[in-house]
Amino acid sequence: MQHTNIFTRIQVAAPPNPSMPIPNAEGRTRGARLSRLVGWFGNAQLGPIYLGTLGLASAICFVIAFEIIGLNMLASVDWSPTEFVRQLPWLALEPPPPSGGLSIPALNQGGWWLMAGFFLSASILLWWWRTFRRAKALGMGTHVAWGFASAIWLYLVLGFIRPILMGSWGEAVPFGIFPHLDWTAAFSIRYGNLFYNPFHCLSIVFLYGSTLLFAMHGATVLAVSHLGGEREVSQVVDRGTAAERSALFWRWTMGFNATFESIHRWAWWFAVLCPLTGGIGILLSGTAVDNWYQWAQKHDFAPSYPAVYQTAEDPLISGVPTVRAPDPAAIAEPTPAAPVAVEPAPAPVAPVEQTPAPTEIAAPPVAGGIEATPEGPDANAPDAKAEDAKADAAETPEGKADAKAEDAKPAADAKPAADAKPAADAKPAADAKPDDDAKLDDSKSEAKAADAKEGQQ
Ligand code: 07D
Ligand code: 07D
Repeated sequence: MQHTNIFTRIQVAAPPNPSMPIPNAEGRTRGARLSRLVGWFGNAQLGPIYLGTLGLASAICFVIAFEIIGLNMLASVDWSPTEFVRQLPWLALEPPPPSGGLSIPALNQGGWWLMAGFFLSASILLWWWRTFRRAKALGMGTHVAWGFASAIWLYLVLGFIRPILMGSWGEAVPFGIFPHLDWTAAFSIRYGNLFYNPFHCLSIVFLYGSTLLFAMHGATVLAVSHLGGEREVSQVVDRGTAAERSALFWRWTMGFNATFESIHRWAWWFAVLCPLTGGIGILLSGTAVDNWYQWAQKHDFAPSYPAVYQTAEDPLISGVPTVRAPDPAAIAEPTPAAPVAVEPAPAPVAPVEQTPAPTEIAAPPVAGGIEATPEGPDANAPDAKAEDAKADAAETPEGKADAKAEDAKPAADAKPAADAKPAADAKPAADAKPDDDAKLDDSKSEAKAADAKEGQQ
């Protein structure tokens, strides 16, 4: 009976504890009972429950949002309950198409999404207010509320603040289990690989750091629980047993120990900084930085490959399709070689994935081991990618928004796989866009503008 911790099977049964009296707690239920199942994981007592006005309002808003999402998903499988259950992870309530900007869309054109988002946000914000007020009512600090606020910040950036800055609800996350993962993957690809976003890095640091700190702290307290380590009051009167022993352990093994107060401050900051930095990273994507990989190249922490293969000029611009021959000297010194006229390309515009090489180059193998491949210019050559990405950056605002529509919402076509490949290669993925060729049409001069734009970042 002495050591009632998670490793014992003993559950102490006593009359439910009503705990301290709380002022202004009209909404509090009186009843409480014990649950053996719940007791295996934590305190066995269930109740008394306090919902209050804010809690009730929040719950109602949550149910409305949940209903809107659920019924839309059900409608999408023709109201078939079995299909609903079977396909649930893949079902989605999608935001409006990007063409609508920030206008209020028709219900079946994203209007339901907007409404669900409104009620979910209301629910979350009301629940935040409740955590704040309940803490005050108990005479506590408001640390929990501010921790929660940090998560809400990321949530609002993803679904509200960033879409407004980008000028379209279509930028927001869909509701749905796998569809929101597709969105996440597509977002990374659209912005040139999120791994090169330093705020994504920071967010990961704090995510991993939180798990590490949580593990260290949990393990430490459990390790001294046979000395009463988890019973904080005993520490005050019984020095040198649990707390000080565990602190000494960390001084021996790590050379440093947090205090029993500061470890919780460390944990709080790590947890809070994870979504806080994450939200900054998402907010900067598309608003300040269009391609994190190129941004990283500019700041010298992603490699810039030498221009081995020169780019193909679009036959629609020049009339005569030309391909510049590969030039081994370009590896050392990337000077453009003279264009070589070749046979006309078969089709002027085609999606990148299916584009046959525009030309076959009859250039002979050259010394230095760099050969013209029969496939023509390598679509994976870094300079080709850079060109594509620039062309993309040079798009008009509307064109850009539409391009994003393609990328940011793979759930609609449920085809993220093709997009996902470039990310795996850790290369800028802007070339995965099907309409790139079309964009190249008028991008020659605009590419310079894009360069200038990059320079401002
Ligand atoms: C364990 C506390 C309990 C909470 C749980 C979640 C719902 C959603 C709604 C079916 C740790 C309850 C879930 C109420 C049901 C419908 C329409 C918290 C614990 C059990 N995600 N995400 C999940 C949300 C984003 C990403 C799972 C919400 C971003 C990845 C769950 C949001 C990005 C993976 C879920 C949100 C992103 C997940 C488990 C809001 C970038 C996974 C979550 C409101 C941050 C994992 C199938 C969990 C998974 C997963 C919910 C936002 C990425 C469905 C509510 C847009 C990569 N996310 N997520 O345990 O298994 O959290 O997905 O912002 O691999 Mg997500
Ligand atoms: C989602 C805050 C909102 C939640 C709230 C709660 C309810 C009620 C109801 C229980 C989680 C709502 C509550 C609705 C529930 C009941 C009944 C917090 C949320 C308010 N990433 N990534 C992150 C890693 C890649 C991408 C953060 C790792 C790829 C995008 C995190 C890897 C690509 C975004 C992180 C990896 C990609 C992120 C999230 C590895 C995909 C974001 C932090 C090892 C191909 C988000 C800056 C967090 C972000 C984010 C980790 C890889 C995309 C640290 C470890 C390269 C688009 N990623 N990621 O706290 O902030 O989330 O980015 O590969 O938006 Mg990532």
